[in-house]
Amino acid sequence: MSSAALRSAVQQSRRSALARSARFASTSAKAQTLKERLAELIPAEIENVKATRAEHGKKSFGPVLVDQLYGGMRGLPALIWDGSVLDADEGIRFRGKSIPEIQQALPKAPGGSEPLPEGLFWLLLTGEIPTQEQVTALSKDWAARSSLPSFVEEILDRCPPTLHPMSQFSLAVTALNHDSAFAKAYQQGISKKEYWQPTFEDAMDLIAKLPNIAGRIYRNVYGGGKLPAIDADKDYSYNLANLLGFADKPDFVELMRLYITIHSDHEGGNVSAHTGKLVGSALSDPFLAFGASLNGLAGPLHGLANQEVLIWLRKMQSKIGENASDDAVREYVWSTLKAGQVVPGYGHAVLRKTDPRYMAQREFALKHLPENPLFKLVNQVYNIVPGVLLEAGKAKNPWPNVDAHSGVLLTHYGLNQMNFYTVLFGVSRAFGVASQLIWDRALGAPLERPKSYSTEAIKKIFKDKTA
Ligand code: CMX
Repeated sequence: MSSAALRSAVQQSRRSALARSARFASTSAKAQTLKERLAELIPAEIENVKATRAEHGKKSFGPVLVDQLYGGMRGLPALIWDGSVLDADEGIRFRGKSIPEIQQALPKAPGGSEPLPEGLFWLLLTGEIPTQEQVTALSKDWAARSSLPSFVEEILDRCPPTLHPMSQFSLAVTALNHDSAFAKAYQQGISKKEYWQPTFEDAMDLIAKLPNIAGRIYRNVYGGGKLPAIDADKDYSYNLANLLGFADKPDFVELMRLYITIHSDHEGGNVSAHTGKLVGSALSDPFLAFGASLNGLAGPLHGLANQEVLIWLRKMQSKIGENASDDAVREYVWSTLKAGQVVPGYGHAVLRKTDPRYMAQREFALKHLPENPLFKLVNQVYNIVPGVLLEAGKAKNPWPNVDAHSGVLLTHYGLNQMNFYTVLFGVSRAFGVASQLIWDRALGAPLERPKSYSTEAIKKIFKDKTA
């Protein structure tokens, strides 16, 4: 479409908007409330959008299809991120390596068999597998940076325990911007070429401080006494487990190493990764950018799904009992769909096969907790839900995603406060978002500013084309 056609469409759209607002003005005489008036307008606009998509959805609009404007930008090639790439069938690869490959290649803790997230961060940033000495140095560096400013501790201590842990997490991360090296350097007039350096320092501080934030939230909300100090001779995951009060369970510490590694990054387009990149593109520092990521991760269609899965499983157990038959489980799944709800932990915007992150957690469960009744229920659900979703015929991917499994593993070790689960996802996601922010500043990634259009403009453009 030519730029002249676009301009004329936009002008027409403005004229239509004015005409619409005139109509709004005339209806306001009826003393309707704003909400009542809106409720009247919504059904017609839903039909308008449906009709526009039916008529023009498959038509090219500049470089994209009209449907992609309405459809959450699914599949739209729009971002660059080298750290990880998601294949619809094969799942995630971190710098070209699959999950089993990184489990094999990355350095482990002494006596451990799961990869250290320190190594994953090195890999995301450099594309290289670090040595044991390099990951140990990273653990020590993070331990040295781990303390929180006292005002951030106070913010957390003042949060009511009823405030969701993800909101507390986001508040604390945002407040860390007080000491941002990037914000300070920018105020002092740093050259663009140097942006990546203070961004790197902020990213390292951000990751380093997350165990103290997560541990403090956990103990404030659920009890568990005073936070222990970070041990500079231990790895990041051990320290996180220790701050949560679970370091006496070596398998839980191993689970944290696996958990952080596989949840760290999932290419650039998911809500948390993309939000971090978008906000960072305004040169907001890494604390502000990652705080925004966390707010996206806290949505039930994204990271909060790990909490929702456990809640759903527990509700199912209370309705149909433990050790229920396949038929009873199937009926419960159908009742969820018929109530207009999603089955949490199933489906994905990109994946079209079982998520390899689900499989990695399943392998862990088979090794460490094969007899756990909740694990058995998760397996039973895995055998039933895809068939139901296929029969229902809406979901493009009927297979489980990462969130279908993680809560069961945490619960097994006694971390059964479901609304804390997404905080652990958030700690992990910092590794991916932080590495992306560093590279974006190094490569001079520009301000993100896609263009939005009105439905009127779309209709006008294609009317003009056929006229
Ligand atoms: N249960 C019921 N319906 C589902 C479904 C599920 N698990 N997955 C998709 N659908 C529905 C969608 O709601 C949509 O319905 P409408 O046409 O009425 O809007 C339809 O199937 C088509 O959706 P889709 O193209 O297959 O999936 P999307 O890309 O729109 O959404 C996702 C992807 C993950 C949001 C969706 O599958 C979902 O809601 N799953 C459950 C929540 C969940 O597990 N989220 C975690 C994802 C992983 C993560 O980010 O952590």
